[in-house]
Amino acid sequence: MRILVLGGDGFLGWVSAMHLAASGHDVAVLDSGVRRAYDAELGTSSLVPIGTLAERVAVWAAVGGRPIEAFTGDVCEPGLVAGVMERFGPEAVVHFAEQRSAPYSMIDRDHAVHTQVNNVVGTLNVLYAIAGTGVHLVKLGTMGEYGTPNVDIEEGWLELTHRGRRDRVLFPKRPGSFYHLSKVHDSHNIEFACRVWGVAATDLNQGVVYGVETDETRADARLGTRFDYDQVFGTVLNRMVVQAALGEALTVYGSGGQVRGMLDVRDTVACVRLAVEHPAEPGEFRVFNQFTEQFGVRELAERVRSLAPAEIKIDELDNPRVEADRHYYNAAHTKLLDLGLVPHLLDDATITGLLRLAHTHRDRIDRRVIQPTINWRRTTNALADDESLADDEWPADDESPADE
Ligand code: NAD
Ligand code: USQ
Repeated sequence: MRILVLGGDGFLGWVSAMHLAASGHDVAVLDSGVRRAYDAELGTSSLVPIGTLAERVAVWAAVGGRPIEAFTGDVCEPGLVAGVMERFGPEAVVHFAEQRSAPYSMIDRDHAVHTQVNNVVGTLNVLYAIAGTGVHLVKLGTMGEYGTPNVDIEEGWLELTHRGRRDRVLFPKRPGSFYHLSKVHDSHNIEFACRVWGVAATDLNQGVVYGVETDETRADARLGTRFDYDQVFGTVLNRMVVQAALGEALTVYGSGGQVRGMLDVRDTVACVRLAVEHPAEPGEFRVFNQFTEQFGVRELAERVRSLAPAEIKIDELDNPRVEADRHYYNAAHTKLLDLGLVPHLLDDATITGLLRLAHTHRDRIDRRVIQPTINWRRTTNALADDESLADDEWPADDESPADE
């Protein structure tokens, strides 16, 4: 198949593009590079060094991968996606190209507005570009759209009986940040496009992803994908292994009773491929809950602590987010398994591998970007903690923090 991957320079877009190409598909990627601009804004960078998109595409071809074509552009620009689709002629579009950090969206008004405009307008442009073309849209949503309701979570749709009448409705949503809300708005817009234009769409409500290694990244170190550990873009397990590699306390927010669906990055790329290779029907808005296991945050911290090379503490910080940290959680996730997903469950070897990765790159870790300073209760947040050390109190760039 011919597949256009939007957001192909990002953490998941890049590994998915390589995996689709390795599976025999013709792949093109499109990215604006805005994720790299967020790094410049926040003073952060990937733990694992990553090349430019052009370099990675060239290395991929050099190691014998099926060539990946790269386009640069912003999906929010009117006509851009339609133009790239006209040139490349995809049968499926996989849409990863969004601002994906919940803390980033909660910094202040400007960051909330940027997140929702970037995500909602971008997705509307994608919908206008594919309407009437028969192209299947595979869109990355999030498990966080549902929040943590006190009832079982279904895969997108709920069969409802109300006052003696039955209907099938979208599962109620109660998201926990302006970022997660942007995904809810996208889902509604996509379902509407399916209903009125007959678009075929799959919304992948993905849980928190961990890990960076796939079969394809192993081919050459220069094919690596980004690994974020900072307070804004780092996700929980990735952050904890970096903290453990530094010998620092693990940052559990609140009591750590929050439960989240999670998956290995190797399963992300497999799920995306399965969704593309088994398209939705015209007019169908299909939702898959894309995670393989659920974990409590404290439980994850205990596992990391038990495998860390040195004794480390677990800190229960005042939760900077507004979220339940003791709640019921039971979400259906059978549709991808039915399509053939064979999950990589979180075993000790995976955590140990991540700890080793963090140790290998410890000289690249910036301790200043780890502690959370973005508080959901405030409408304006400073990015640096006022109580953090002044610049001149930190080791110089050429001194390794881990060697102190
Ligand atoms: P990422 O930030 O690493 O990658 C997103 C890419 O999209 C970046 O390269 C960025 O430059 C690009 N992009 C953003 N806005 C764009 C625009 N307007 N035009 C063109 N390119 C644009 O994020 P990721 O972790 O790879 O996540 C990819 C998708 O998966 C996101 O939609 C995210 O919400 C979703 N998701 C991620 C996770 C996770 O744990 N990482 C979990 C669930 C869902
Ligand atoms: N958490 C901690 N300590 C930390 C970091 C996080 O306790 O140091 C807690 C958070 O409070 C939260 C949970 O861990 O309860 C998950 O947080 P996260 O930062 O790992 O994930 P989240 O903000 O939900 O966002 C990530 C991705 C996002 C994706 C989402 C999937 O950044 O793109 O949509 O995971 S889901 O969580 O299913 O919505």
